[in-house]
Amino acid sequence: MKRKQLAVYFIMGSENVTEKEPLVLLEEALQGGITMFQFREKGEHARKGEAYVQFAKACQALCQRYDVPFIVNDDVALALKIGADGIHIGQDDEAVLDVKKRIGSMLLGVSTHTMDDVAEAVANGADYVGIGPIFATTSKDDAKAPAGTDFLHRVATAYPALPIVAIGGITEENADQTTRAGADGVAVISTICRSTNVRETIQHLQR
Ligand code: TZP
Ligand code: MG
Repeated sequence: MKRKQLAVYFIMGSENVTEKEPLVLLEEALQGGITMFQFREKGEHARKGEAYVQFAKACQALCQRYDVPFIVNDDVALALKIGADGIHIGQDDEAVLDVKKRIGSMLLGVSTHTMDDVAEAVANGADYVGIGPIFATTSKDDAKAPAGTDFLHRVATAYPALPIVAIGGITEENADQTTRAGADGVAVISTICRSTNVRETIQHLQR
């Protein structure tokens, strides 16, 4: 993968969007220049069954129209079923190596919290790693304590060729701290979901 594909990585599920239709917001974000999209349909009110699959396919079709990679969070079966561009897993999901074997050439992203996690992800074929939460976040129920940019900087220094995306509590104001620490880009939920000017927000995140 190209590192610049991680520049502005938008993550969304229907629970994250309150003011408009999720598909309307996704199209605005695609028009605004997001470089990657992750389908993360989680939580109490998440769509289930056929509605879940149809929603995923609708998001995928939009991403395809704008030539932006469509990544599925956690659900390897869904990613394979609909032919996603990639899958993103965390440390509580299926083992990295097992996922890698199942998905073949699909992109593989892994959330990591320790140097051991990073080493394992790299050894087992991760295309990029996610590092966070960098700052405090309210978008993930089981999020760990904010780690700041120190760990991010250590990973970027130890693995100069590894594409890295920073995640968790990233805003238009603090995004540059993460890129200065060595991230190739930022992954955000609320900064885009709650924006009143999605295009401008994405431009600010991109800088
Ligand atoms: N993983 C670590 S923090 C987080 C995820 C999915 C939530 C990021 O959401 P926000 O609103 O950008 O802080
Ligand atoms: Mg997960």
